[in-house]
Amino acid sequence: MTLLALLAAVVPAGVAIHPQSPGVAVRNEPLQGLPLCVWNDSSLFTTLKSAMQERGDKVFRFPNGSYSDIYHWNGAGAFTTDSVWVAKDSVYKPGWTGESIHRGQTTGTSASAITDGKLDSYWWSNPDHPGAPGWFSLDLSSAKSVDSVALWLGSVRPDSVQILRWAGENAIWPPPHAQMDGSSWTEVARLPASDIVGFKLGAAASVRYFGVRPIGVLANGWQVREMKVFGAGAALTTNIANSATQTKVYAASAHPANRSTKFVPNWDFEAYMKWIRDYPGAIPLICVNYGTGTLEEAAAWIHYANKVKGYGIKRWQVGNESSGEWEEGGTVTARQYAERFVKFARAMRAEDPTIEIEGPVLAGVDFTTQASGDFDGRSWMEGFLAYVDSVEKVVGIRLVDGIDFHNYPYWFTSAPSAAAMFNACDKSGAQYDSLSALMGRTIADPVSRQILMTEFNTSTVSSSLEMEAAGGTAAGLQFAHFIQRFGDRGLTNTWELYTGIQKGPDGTFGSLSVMTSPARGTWSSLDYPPNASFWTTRTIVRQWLDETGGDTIVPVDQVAGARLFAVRNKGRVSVLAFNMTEDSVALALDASLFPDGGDILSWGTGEYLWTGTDADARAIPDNGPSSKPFAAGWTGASKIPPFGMLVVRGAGRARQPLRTAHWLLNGTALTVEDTLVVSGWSSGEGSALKSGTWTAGAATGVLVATDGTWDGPCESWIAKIPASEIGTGVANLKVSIAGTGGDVASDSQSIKVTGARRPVFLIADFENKKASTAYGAQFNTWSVDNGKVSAKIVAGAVGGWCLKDSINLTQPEDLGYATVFNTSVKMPENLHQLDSAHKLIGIAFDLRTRHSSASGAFGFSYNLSSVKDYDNFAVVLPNTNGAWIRDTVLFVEAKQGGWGAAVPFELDSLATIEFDGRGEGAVEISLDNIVFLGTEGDPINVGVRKAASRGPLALSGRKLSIAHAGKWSLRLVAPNGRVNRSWIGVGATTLSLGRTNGAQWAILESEGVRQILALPVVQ
Ligand SMILES: [Ca+2]
Ligand SMILES: [Ca+2]
Ligand SMILES: [Ca+2]
Repeated sequence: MTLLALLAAVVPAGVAIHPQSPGVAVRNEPLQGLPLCVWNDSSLFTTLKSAMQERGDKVFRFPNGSYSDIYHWNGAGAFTTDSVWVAKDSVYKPGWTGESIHRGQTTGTSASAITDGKLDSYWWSNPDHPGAPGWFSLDLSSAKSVDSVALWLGSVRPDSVQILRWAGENAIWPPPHAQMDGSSWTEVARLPASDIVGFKLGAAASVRYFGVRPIGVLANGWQVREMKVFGAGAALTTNIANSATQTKVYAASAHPANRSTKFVPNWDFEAYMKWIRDYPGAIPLICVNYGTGTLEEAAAWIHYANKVKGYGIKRWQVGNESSGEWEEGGTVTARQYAERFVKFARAMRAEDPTIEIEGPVLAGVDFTTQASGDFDGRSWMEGFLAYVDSVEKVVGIRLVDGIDFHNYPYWFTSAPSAAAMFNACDKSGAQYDSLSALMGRTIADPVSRQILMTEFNTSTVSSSLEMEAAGGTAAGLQFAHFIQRFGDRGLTNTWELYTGIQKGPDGTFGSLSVMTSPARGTWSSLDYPPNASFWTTRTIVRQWLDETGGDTIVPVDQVAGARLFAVRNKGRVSVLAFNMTEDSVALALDASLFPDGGDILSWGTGEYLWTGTDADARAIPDNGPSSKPFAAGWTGASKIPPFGMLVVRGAGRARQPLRTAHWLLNGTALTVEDTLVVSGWSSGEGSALKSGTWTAGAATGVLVATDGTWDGPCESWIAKIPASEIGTGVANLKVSIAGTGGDVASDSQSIKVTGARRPVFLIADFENKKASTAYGAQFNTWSVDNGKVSAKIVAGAVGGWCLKDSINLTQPEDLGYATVFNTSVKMPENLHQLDSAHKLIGIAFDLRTRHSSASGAFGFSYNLSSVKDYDNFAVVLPNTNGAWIRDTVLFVEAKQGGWGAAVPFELDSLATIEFDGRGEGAVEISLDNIVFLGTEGDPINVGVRKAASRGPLALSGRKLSIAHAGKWSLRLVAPNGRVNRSWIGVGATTLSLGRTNGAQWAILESEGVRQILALPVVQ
């Protein structure tokens, strides 16, 4: 018996893959891309271009999101007398944004004209869908005893109006129009249309929802100025121009009349096209304005782009999430959208018959349950498909080339859960199947239509879960379901490139984007560090699939706790596996499908570890998958990391040059007391990586593969280098990766190591009991709302005195940003001398902040005399909720916001420093012991506090102390995600670190607290 046969006899049969199945061909290009949003600064798209190429992005959408429904592509044009924008089709000026004038829908930010209390404002329905004329319902928010109704109509009106009431108090959310069945509506009156339509009910009735429909000829839509409902002589509606308090109106359709918003887009169509032409292989995808635009405007865009300029843009979408009540021009019913879509499509096709037209860009994937709004028993998607199909059959031309939708499957309102996020993303698979089934029975030639998911991510709600490896894996799972279903008909855009970082309802910070904010002090070779979803989608597109094409999706059996996907390519099989649980999942594959060996790519918290939950949290390492090769005779056994991802690939990938795709430093300005953490990800497809080394000055060392062994085609690596080993001065940090065949990839970055940081010069300790510095400069205060700032000298941080500034901030209505106050002080004049004596590196201070609003924020900035546009160097400060902390801001950590002209930071131009508090509410900033930090000369003796830990977990020597009252769990985690030791306890305690066995992080978790602490380097 050969060894192989012996193994086969003792190893149970693995998961079967069915490579002989006909399968579904996959399209590698274009498969994924990103929105390039008009509200982002265009410099971002230049900065992040290499990151997009790294992820394999090829399709780029414009102008994006809800702005698609307010964006006028061409600033050259004129308004009609009805305030409809008519764009020129051969002369171009940068575009602008226009909001609806005759809005009927109450939105989160704008009031309906029907209940705004003004007779000179009116809702005007859109005339483009005569088969499904605009109508509205009015929500009294609870059932009320109604005895009369009054309606003021505009001059454009139908023959008569029908007033309906909804039976019962509750309608399924969304509001009544979004129910499948309209049988709950009953007519209460049908009256001739006149300036004022009023009537009394025979007897008072208990009603929550009224519906109002037009009857008769509607060549130009119809207009409603106002509606009121009365009971016992009192108005039951709140008619006021405030969207938060007015009686809510759901109006289906709106006239495209519009006026300029105050928003000025940061880039425009021609700048976008220039960017597209400069990006290798980029495919443009344009969304035309359905909300405040017209079919003529859409056709003019195609005329200009493809006839005048010859851009040959193929992909065009009509509107964005038009079914949504949040969308300008919406909500619209399926029939309303479809009628108007057909008009758009025919006008667009007439300009250029070669384009591909995509709709309905539906919000969500409830393809069979989200109601059409037309009370025809159909779903919204079904209503759209059925109508377009009926018109296509009559006119004999294809009108919809691609079915487009958006998918954010996971919704939560308080605390997110990884398991729930996985389940929601997993359910997308069945929903995609239901779309295929629906298309199969509703529209001709369904499989010839493309399927586009032009926005997707796990959730629209921010939290640090999205930043964690689990969030990236869940996004990857949803993406894999899409690829498996739609193969070479599929195309996606991940939402989005970069959105900054936002606080979620659970109080943690997250970013719904593939790239994230650089954390304080960090340096990334891609400028902005990749987020978890970057790595999972990149791995799927570039490493599970074959970049050179030729993949076919084939069936694969499933394993409990995991989801598996498989492709074959010229006899090679590649399996993609997602672990949906917090424990490793054992995976045994049918090894006979890998006769020539292959490799296993593994990705989890060992390769990507998000540390912290605040706005300044970060991923270290921030890497792609580790890998290991396996030879012929492999048993087929492997493990999927907790909430992680695995790719098992048969041998035979085409060789690619060895390169380091991303690497990251925790800082480029260090003191001899700091540890430099350098991590990165290198790949040389078709070969094996052999080793990694770093050098800096005379020092040198090895880079450690996070899976323990340099052996596969790609490796995640890390090194922790005490800066004292490198020594003081500027050094060139060089990382070199060696692969088979003599391949070497080297990269370098300048770092600076200084002496230990120490307080060297007192700015202010307030022991003179005055709001001034030790060198006599006064602290000044200012507030944007002209409110009075109280500046007091009160008991200090460590005894003595401190400065306490407080104010009740209000938000001025016309202010386009959060209300703010600040306290600032001039810097000493002899900075140059101070610097040469002490090598100044930053400022430290004791800080106590409070804000009565959870959304309040604090900041610190350096004001340079060289910055003329107020785009100062700033960092975010914490809300300490009344506790004193010691905080340090290094000059290198502060960044300009990016909206002004960039200037280099130079100490000589440091004019003032400023502490600010933002957001409406009671705000306090207290300061004490403000000092310059330097790295040379004698330290000064100020009564400063010790640097406060940012959480209850602290390390002193080899002792871990926990200052936490409740239950907690603590574990020591190695780079590969392995837990080396763990404890569970209650209350404050001290633990001996003991043997760490290569663990690099201690992770403390309890109710409401999660803290990750880097452990000391163990040689
Ligand atoms: Ca009005
Ligand atoms: Ca390895
Ligand atoms: Ca003091």
